[in-house]
Amino acid sequence: MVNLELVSFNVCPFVQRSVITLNHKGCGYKVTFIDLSNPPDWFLQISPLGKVPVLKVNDTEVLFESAVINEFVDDVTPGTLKPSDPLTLAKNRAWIEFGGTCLADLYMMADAKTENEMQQRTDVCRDRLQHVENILTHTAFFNGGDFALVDAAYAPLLIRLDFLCRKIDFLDWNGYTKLDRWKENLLGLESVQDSIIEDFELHYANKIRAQNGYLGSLL
Ligand SMILES: N[C@@H](CCC(=O)N[C@@H](CS)C(=O)NCC(=O)O)C(=O)O
Repeated sequence: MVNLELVSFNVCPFVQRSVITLNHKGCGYKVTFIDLSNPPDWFLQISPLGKVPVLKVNDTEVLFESAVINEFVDDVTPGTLKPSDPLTLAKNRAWIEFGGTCLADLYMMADAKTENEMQQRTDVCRDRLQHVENILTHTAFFNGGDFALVDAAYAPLLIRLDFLCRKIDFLDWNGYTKLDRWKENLLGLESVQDSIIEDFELHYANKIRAQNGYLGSLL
């Protein structure tokens, strides 16, 4: 039995991808929270980019990059969250990467200092999400009826979009109906709900406000 410890930061969406995967696979794991604004030395020694998530395996080995961590977790636990068809798997990996770019877009939106700048970055984000809307079909999850790693990768983004859309004029879900349904399907899963930290919206809003951008002034 493999011993897993996830090094985490409370509102990091990449960490949340791994938490969802770990929850979904039902394997036991320990979480260690760090303060990213004042990271401890032991963390900087094991995380080559100084980023979370990091997964400590059997107290000796270290993995970084959420997509890699999630594939490893999937590989060492019963069942699979990866499609068996190589082309579908490759496409899933590409869209997981794309989802990371969308998360970076949200960060950049929050970092914009003026209304105009934020508007431009919001447009970039909307365009990016349009690509996701276009690739989705009318199934419950990305590949069909079965939850996969690609679903775990997008849930943190969709949770943040859900929050932001209730606060600001961002996305008209009527133009993103497949994305909206996917969001609702994902939010209905226990593995996703259990990945949401207590007072998430408060912490997320505080994180955005700490960026001192225009978006923070609207929350
Ligand atoms: N590509 C990485 C991104 C991880 C990432 O950007 N984590 C952020 C927190 S959400 C971080 O640790 N930032 C600290 C830094 O950049 O110094 C992954 O998928 O794991």
